[in-house]
Amino acid sequence: MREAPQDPEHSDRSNHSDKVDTIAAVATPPGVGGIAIVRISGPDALQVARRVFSSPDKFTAPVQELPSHTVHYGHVVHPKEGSRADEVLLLLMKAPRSFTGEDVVELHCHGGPVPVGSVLRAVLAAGSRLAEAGEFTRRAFLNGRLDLTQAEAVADVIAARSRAGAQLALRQLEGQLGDRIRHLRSALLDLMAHLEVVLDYPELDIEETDVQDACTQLHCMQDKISGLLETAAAGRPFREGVRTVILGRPNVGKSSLLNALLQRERAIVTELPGTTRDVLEETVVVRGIPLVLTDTAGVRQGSDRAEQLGVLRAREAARGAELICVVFDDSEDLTEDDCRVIEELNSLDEPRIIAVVNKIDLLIGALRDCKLRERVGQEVPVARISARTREGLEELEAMIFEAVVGEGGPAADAEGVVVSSARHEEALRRAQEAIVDALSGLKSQMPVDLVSIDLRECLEALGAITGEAAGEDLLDRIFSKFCVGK
Ligand SMILES: Nc1nc2c(ncn2[C@@H]2O[C@H](COP(=O)(O)OP(=O)(O)OP(=O)(O)O)[C@@H](O)[C@H]2O)c(=O)[nH]1
Ligand SMILES: [Mg+2]
Repeated sequence: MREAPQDPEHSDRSNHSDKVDTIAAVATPPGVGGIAIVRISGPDALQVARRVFSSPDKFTAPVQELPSHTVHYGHVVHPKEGSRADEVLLLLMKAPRSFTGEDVVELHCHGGPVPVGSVLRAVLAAGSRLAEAGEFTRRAFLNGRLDLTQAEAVADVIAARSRAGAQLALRQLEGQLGDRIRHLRSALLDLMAHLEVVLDYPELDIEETDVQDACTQLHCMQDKISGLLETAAAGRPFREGVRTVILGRPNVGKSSLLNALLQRERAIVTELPGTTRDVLEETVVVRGIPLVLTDTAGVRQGSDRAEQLGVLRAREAARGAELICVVFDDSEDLTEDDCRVIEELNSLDEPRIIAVVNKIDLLIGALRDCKLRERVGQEVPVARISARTREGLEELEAMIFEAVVGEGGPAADAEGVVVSSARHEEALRRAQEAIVDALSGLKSQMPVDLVSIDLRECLEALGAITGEAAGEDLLDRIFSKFCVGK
């Protein structure tokens, strides 16, 4: 008899690398600060530390004999040159109770480039090598201290551009997403085991009720995956930001709008049309969403060459935008140039659009909402603002928020899990498709071994999220996004 299906991808993660050496890196950001930390991890971490650490207290035991999770005062001395590198505090965390799961030593030294460099040089000379980007976290993953969703969350927490983004990443770091995926995988494995019994006993015809049971369970998994996917669209902007382009004809106040949103005079504003020639990019956090804002040259025809090039760049920026704020001037009726801008919008690949009617402080009201809507489309929200007095800016920010995440903010699923990485979303989609295929196979009474190919595909897609089915190349891609020292 065949063996019950084993999780094909579930192997000891530590098989990923054959020989483990000892790595070291500066764990704190470059520059000057109160303290900096040089971190050492690996089987020889304690020996490396012993070779460089000298304590003024002659009763202090050699580093290997010090109890785990204790702190010791001393100096780092270059093991070959004998020169003092810096005065330090040494922290040791013995395996497996450390971030990486290996022996870890941290040397807290003075936070300047010279002492940090000297301590690192001493540590490298004592038998460690410089860590690659993300290598500490990668080891934590390989040693089962974190699953892949958590490891990625570490990078996201560090890179978060807004508090909301960091909070989403922290939630992922707690491992709820990983737990959820593991649940789904184990349910799937049970189901596969059940179905594959049929393969072993072909003489036992698969019962109608078995098929129905399997379908019910698959539908249930499908619902759960759909629920996760729904949260993905809403969560992503908080972490990855939204490419937002300010577009419009010259002189309507695009640069003034950028400045108003940034709350500083970043872009040059003059009363002359054609002031902005190049694209200008700045990040601003609006209600927790990092907007990568691009101010562009006013779009019009027949002007000098520099301006024409600027207009080309504006169009290019618009093509890459996820959100476009198209600005109009309330002191004038729609001009030909306005209409040309609107036409260009129509040729774009459905970015979200907000029409911004600026200069309402002039109280002219030449541009009626209904007229504008007729042109830009009834569904496009219209904000009336004054970049000069900031009137209406809050309403505009609310519209931006709603355009990006919908009403009410990022929806978590019933248990508070939010999918916020494009990689996870893609894998979930793959899992979803595989389930759909499996379901249609079951319903059309396809042979069970064909159905189980789909189920394996689903299992693999889910495993890629937590790292249970992650290949070396995927790990390389993920961990290379980290900084060295993390
Ligand atoms: N009254 C009033 N004037 C404004 C407002 N916003 C901008 N302006 C004025 O409009 C003129 C053009 O503003 P800009 O921000 O340079 O316009 P722009 O769309 O960036 O122009 P280009 O870069 O030439 O395409 C300047 O004189 C601004 O002071 C506003 O809300 N109210
Ligand atoms: Mg401008």
